[in-house]
Amino acid sequence: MFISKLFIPITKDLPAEAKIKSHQLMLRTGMIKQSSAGIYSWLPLGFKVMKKIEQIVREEQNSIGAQEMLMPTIQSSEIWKESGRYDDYGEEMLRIKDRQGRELLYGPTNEELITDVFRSSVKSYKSLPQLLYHIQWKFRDEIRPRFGVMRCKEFYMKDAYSFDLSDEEAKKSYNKMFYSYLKTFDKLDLKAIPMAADTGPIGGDLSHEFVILAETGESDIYADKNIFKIDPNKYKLEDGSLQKMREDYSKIYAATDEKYKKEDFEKSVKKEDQIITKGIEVGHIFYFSDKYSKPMNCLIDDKSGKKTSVKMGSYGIGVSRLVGAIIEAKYNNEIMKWPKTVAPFDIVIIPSISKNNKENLEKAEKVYNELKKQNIDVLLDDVDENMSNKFKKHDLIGVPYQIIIGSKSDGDSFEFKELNEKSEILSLDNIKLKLKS
Ligand code: 5CA
Repeated sequence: MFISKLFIPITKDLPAEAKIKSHQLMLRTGMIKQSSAGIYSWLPLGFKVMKKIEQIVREEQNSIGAQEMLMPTIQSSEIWKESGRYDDYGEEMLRIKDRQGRELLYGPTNEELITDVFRSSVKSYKSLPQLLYHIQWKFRDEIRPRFGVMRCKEFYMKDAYSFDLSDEEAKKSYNKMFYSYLKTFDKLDLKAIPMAADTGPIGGDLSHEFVILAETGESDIYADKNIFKIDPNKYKLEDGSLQKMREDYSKIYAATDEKYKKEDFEKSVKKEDQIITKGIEVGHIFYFSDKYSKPMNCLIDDKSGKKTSVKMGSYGIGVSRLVGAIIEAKYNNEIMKWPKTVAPFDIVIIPSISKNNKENLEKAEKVYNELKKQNIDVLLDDVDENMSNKFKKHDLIGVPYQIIIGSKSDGDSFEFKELNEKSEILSLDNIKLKLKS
């Protein structure tokens, strides 16, 4: 993509409410545009990053055997009345009526809808276990939407739901999700800590939040830094190994302010290992057994032919929130640096161009075509603008690698640079090799 053709409305004017880095940067680099309070349009650059995150989330869900589907954003009030949450959910739920006067709502979450889908077709334990998920917009009429995409009204969420015969089996599904979450955040180059959590309006008695550390987070975090020594990749997708993983994590202290107790923290964590900071919740998983299946009459035949309520859990990842959360976690010295797995482009070519000298642009186009042939997602800054402005712009956008075509490039050798690092002169072949590796 040539930057002159890309719709990337870079702006310097920031609204006063953009207080945190991710919100400021996403507006400045034209990743998002606010449409009304807490509701955003995702412009090409922001959308591209979000789609890459979504794809990593999807791959990790598929790898534990979860099946993707798609439920609508608009739901009927009937099912929420059955579960008893229609009144409980309160003003956060956006309620609407169609032309026949039927009560509808914009889904804030999907426990009721998936239970309705499930009960209409599954009748026997033989079809269990099942893990289903979708990636879909949600709406919560947050009283104080803030921090850009971190706490908004309309947001993009991956929500998964598990169905099992017994509590014991259901905990195995829970462990699988726990594992897939750690792998997902690892692939996103984030250090996420699973923390025992309260269940709030979703309900149940077993729940973990996945929190990444960032000064601008909304929750207070108290943790033992040894938790980062656990490598999620060393566990296998087998019930025994996954149970061991849960136990290993639960042995090390980590709590948000909701569960934090000063005496316990100081007793169980050495002073030098204590982390006291803020965090951003990027995922939350719940086990609530028959909280929805019982009132909604979602019954299955067990092995003896007796009807029993199916045991359920739900598992959310804030896909749109992750875009902001990654910025908060990675922004450093006025430079944005996307993890390579989600960067909007793999590399940017920055030629020095002037009215009288188009030679560098021609060279840049050749390099561009060569890299494109290798399936490298490349951005070419073909705008006639001074180099220091160009560098500032690319520090903001955060594409992880740059090829600079100016006085230092010669013949088939170019200045190659990883953002925030020193540059080196490399041949195009070596650049290709580097990018491939
Ligand atoms: N039904 C459950 C699991 S599917 C559920 O809704 N859980 S949740 O409320 O914790 O939301 C899941 C994730 O969505 C959160 O961890 C968070 O990352 C994201 N999220 C929640 N509310 C918002 C919001 N207002 N703005 C942006 N992201 C949000």
